[in-house]
Amino acid sequence: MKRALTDLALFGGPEAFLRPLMVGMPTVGDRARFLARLEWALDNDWLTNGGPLTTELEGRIADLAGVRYCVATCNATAALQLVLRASGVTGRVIMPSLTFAATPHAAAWVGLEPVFCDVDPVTGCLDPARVAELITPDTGAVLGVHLWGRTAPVIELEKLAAEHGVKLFFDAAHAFGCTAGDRPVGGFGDAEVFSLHATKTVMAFEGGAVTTDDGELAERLVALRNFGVDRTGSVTSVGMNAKMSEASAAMGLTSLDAFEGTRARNRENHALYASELRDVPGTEVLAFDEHERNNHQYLILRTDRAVTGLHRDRLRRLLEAEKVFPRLYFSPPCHLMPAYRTDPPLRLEHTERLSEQVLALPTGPSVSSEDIRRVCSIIRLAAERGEQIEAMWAQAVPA
Ligand code: T4K
Repeated sequence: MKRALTDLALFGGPEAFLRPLMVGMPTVGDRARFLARLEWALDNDWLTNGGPLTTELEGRIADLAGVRYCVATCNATAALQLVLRASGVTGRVIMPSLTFAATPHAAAWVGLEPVFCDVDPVTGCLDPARVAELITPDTGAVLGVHLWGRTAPVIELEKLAAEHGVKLFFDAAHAFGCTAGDRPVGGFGDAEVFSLHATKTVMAFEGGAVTTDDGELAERLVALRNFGVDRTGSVTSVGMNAKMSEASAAMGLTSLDAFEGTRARNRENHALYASELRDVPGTEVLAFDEHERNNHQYLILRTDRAVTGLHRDRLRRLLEAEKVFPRLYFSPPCHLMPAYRTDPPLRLEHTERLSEQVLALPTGPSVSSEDIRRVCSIIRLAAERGEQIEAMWAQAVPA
């Protein structure tokens, strides 16, 4: 098998020895501006707990999301926990399984039961018809996920939630700066949660942000992220420490300054991947809905083994041998992770099929056209020789 990998390296030529290409390489923006902001924070002697840079970031995110309130946090996982706690949700929370483990973890950590729901076979987002089937008197909330920046069916889910009197939230970790139609993500449901993790389009090293139009909810969140200390200074709720530091806010603001440029570069990258792989049977670069704005942060390749003869995981290994490091966003789906797997296992047909087929590929401003052509040439070659590679693999690595 080693020889086959080397053959592919030869195909890549000397370029194959270039720097590793990873998913999620950080978008820092103007480094000098970041350092100036950091200096300013140090001079200002205020480094966390609702500092001026955090407040500025919150204001800018609220404007972008078209909402009245934004509460910044140390990460999105904590933000999801805070939102569920602050909203008084009890019982079960319906959510997709095709998501990062943080989505169900957040619910489980505040004593709620994640209920995994199947998704639309094309978008990978919650299927409202399946959600409706799962709503019971024990349902406290629905938690949609805007997977890969594509918005969940927000209007249908808002209607469902209103009909059944349950809360509705969105995990918008992937959807900074995205829209559903012409409405910005951030204002749907009772609240939405963005991630500002280092790998995200807008990043704050680590960070999260809740957006909402509900002033009382925002006030409870502000207290809960700071040990439950309310505006009078009294500890009136069982809070946690989920504050954003000024260093993170400085990074967030600087990355946000660069956002439109980042989005444009991601979009170009997406178009190039799509055109390079257009005629490779059994592969599909997932398209975006032209009726909405995406941040194009994730480049998702869908591979069909029935056509290529090549297992998705084998393709991943071949790319890794060429210093291209895809990520399995998201595989296995949450309901099949040891932490959530039941016996017998829950079956979610569309979730499982998508999960077996998708691979996130490197994109972002630091990924060049040459990089993308190189990645695509490896995929093309691998897809064309799928059965041959599988046969060699089976010989080299007996089951
Ligand atoms: N909901 C959803 C739907 C999410 O996808 C996430 C997080 C959350 C909620 C929770 O948000 P946070 O609590 O994190 O704010 C990464 C990220 O850590 C995670 O934030 C993200 N989603 C998830 C999809 O991806 P991993 O397990 O892939 O590992 P990580 O972060 O070590 O590396 C990811 C890739 O990025 C690798 O290719 C390496 C590269 N990388 C990473 C870091 C940290 C860099 O190039 N530079 C870096 O500094 O989770």
